[in-house]
Amino acid sequence: TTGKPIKCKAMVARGPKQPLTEEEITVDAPKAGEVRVKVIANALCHTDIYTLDGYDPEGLFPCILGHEAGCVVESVGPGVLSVQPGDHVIPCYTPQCSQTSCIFCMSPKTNLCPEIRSTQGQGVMPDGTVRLHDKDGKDIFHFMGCSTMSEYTVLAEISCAKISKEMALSKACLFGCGVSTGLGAVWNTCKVEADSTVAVFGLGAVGLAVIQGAKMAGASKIIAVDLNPDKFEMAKKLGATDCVNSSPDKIDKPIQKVIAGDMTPWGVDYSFDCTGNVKVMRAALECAHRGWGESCVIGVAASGHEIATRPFQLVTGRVWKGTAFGGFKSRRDVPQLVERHLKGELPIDHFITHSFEGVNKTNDAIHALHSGDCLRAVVRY
Ligand code: NAD
Ligand code: AHE
Ligand code: ZN
Repeated sequence: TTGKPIKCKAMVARGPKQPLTEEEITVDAPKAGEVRVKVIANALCHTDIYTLDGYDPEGLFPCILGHEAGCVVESVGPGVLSVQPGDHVIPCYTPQCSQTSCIFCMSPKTNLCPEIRSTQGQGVMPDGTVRLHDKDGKDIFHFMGCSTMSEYTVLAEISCAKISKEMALSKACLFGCGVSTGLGAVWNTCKVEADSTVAVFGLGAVGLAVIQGAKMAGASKIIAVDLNPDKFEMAKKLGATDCVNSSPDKIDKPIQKVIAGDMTPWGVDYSFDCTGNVKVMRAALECAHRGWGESCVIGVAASGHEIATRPFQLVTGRVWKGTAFGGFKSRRDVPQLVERHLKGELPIDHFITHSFEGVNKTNDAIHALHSGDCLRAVVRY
């Protein structure tokens, strides 16, 4: 361990709806239980933009965003034994402390380890201070325990999933959020069985990963819904059997009635919201099968937005649930996803539609994600 601060380039979010500013920052040495990493590649997730746009009730400025990354360990703080310099790691915004005293880590029912959740939400490391400072020495907040839009950053040890060095970090970064989340929502949160019927709302990387996971689980009908018909080609490639443009001028009744009524007699066994729009969440719940249909909220809704439906929808057997990181226990499961990719069982290259070189290209990547033809824009540092 070097123990010295590192000066490097980072993209700082100074305020809501402002472009990120390229700055030279100082990244402190890792303290006890912390790991300093060199970020090799960072992919943009819609959640970064949502926070940058000021919709996240936990959003703090100035901060360094980014939570879908591939990194190499640069140095470790006192007491860190599970990773060492040179290891390849994926930062995981849902950590896994694995302590026997953690009832969440010990339960097979959840991945939501709360060990560092409160400080993570306050934009600080577990000891309550930050490792990131601007050129005047002022504090910069961390984000989701990751802050990967920087050439170097500091993570909690329990947020580091150590992965095989065989997978390029510029691809492995995708397992840090959206792709894993979509797959896990199907496999872990809903446990979709063979021959099930599925509806997916929103065909970004998350929704397309749901389709891919559902196809792998043997779903017999996969209905893909988006307002942007350009998304349908990839949806079909990954396994969608039907695509519906849900723009009001394209359908003559609410989308839930198109799905439950026209396309299936009673609705689908499983539905997934991958939009973050609370009206879509309602439609997804209401197109679920009478008696047993389950609807999973994956999308993140803006501050102040709430979901609604007639309770009758639940009385008549529909189940409303949600997922964070697809229910994957991060440090245990992310390395396994990488292994499955390396064995050829889990192709993910199709998610990378845009690539950039240099941390300072992150604003271009944000622009790309807004363009409508982007699934994941990966920025290599
Ligand atoms: P994205 O912006 O790439 O994709 C969203 C898609 O939804 C787009 O194709 C868009 O055209 C479509 N869409 C928007 N409004 C719609 C509507 N009214 N009806 C139908 N389709 C509509 O985003 P992404 O990166 O794929 O993320 C999707 C959502 O999942 C975001 O809300 C993100 O914050 C959230 N997310 C949640 C988790 C989690 O753990 N729960 C993890 C990752 C992302
Ligand atoms: N901070 C927001 C909620 C944001 C949110 O729900 N985040 C998702 C992950 S999005 C990844 O792209 C999540 O997993 N949340 C669980 C958690 O512990 O944050 C708010 O509303 O305050
Ligand atoms: Zn994300």
